[in-house]
Amino acid sequence: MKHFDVNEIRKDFPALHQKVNGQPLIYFDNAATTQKPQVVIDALTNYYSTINSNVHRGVHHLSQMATNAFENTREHIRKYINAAHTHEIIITKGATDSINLVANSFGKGFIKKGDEVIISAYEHHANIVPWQMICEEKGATLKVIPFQENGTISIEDYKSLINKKTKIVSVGHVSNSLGVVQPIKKIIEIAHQHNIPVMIDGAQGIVHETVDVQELDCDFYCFSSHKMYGPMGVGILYGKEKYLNEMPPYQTGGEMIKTVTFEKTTFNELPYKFETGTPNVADVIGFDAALTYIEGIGMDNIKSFESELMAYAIEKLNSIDGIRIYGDNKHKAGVISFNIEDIHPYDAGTIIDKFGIALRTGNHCAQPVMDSYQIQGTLRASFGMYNTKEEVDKLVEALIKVKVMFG
Ligand code: 7TS
Repeated sequence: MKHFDVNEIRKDFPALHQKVNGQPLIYFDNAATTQKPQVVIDALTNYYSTINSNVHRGVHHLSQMATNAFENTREHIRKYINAAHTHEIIITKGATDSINLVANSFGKGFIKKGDEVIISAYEHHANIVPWQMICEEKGATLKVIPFQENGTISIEDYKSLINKKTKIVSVGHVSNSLGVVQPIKKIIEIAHQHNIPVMIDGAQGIVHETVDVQELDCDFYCFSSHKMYGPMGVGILYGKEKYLNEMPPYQTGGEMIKTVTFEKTTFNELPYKFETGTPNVADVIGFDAALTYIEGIGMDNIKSFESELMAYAIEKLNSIDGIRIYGDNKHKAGVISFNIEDIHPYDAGTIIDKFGIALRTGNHCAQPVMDSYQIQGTLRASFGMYNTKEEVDKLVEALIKVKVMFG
């Protein structure tokens, strides 16, 4: 196993070494976006300083260099998630874009009036609204697997929703508002017993554990670069070839076509059929650097470090009188959502910010989760590979001060 040293890792992230409100920054908003290591920042600068050029369309040197770097990233992503084929990796703008692609394209191709789509009640809005829209358009019904008090779905509830009308299941790997790791392998297995494809929204999953899409046997898996220490504006959609081939194009224009006449257009092969227009080349190449960085640290190291940090943080937070953590579950990754007494999370978050601590407050784009606990929102601390127990201690101190202030 490679050596994991959080102090060494922290040196790689320039944004961590600044003061906010006169205090050293404690960045606990990693579920929203992670900070970037210097190698990623350098990759962006290098790209724009050297090979900046449009891809897939020039014989000239720079265009070929940019195309190679872009396509090497696609292959890197394939390896990273162990997809069977490079053309099963579609580059998008983010997890939201990836889900919209599947909801619209799969929906257009395969969802008809009277059909059903299954999602869960713990989803981020990005995995609710696109399905709701396509169901409305097609006259299909959206079915929602409820979650239990501890934040996981019950497999029995899930099974009871599946029937002959179910066309697709789309669920999150890890809930962004509760941090609960969901039983996705079981969810996929059960759907496949009925020949139903499954999409996994992995935006909060793949950053905390190794994902092998062939082992999971998911039909689609999506995520965002910016939550994995990479640049913003880049997302990934993995899809099994057999579905992507049958699905109609999502957006149309340049790049995704083979031939165009005014009578008829024929479409490019995978993955380009789903990649319209000039892609975000620089940030894709930056994502390549982020993956290399993660591999250099080792996902097993990151996972065990983060698990220990999570356990420590849960124990420490629980020691504060009047705190309530939502989604009390031993299968958690990266995220702790909580409230203290009846202090409004926004008020608490504003005070916490004065201590240089970045938490997220609100409903975390998961309003149904808040509704089911009958709360307006929570405070959310979310962790990355560079957070420390000392930072958790500072958060606990700050929360105790908030309690005193509002007490
Ligand atoms: N799915 C999940 C589970 C997410 O957590 C998010 C973003 C998305 C999809 C959308 O990702 P995007 O990169 O396309 O925006 N989640 C959060 C969050 O928890 N706080 O800010 C953004």
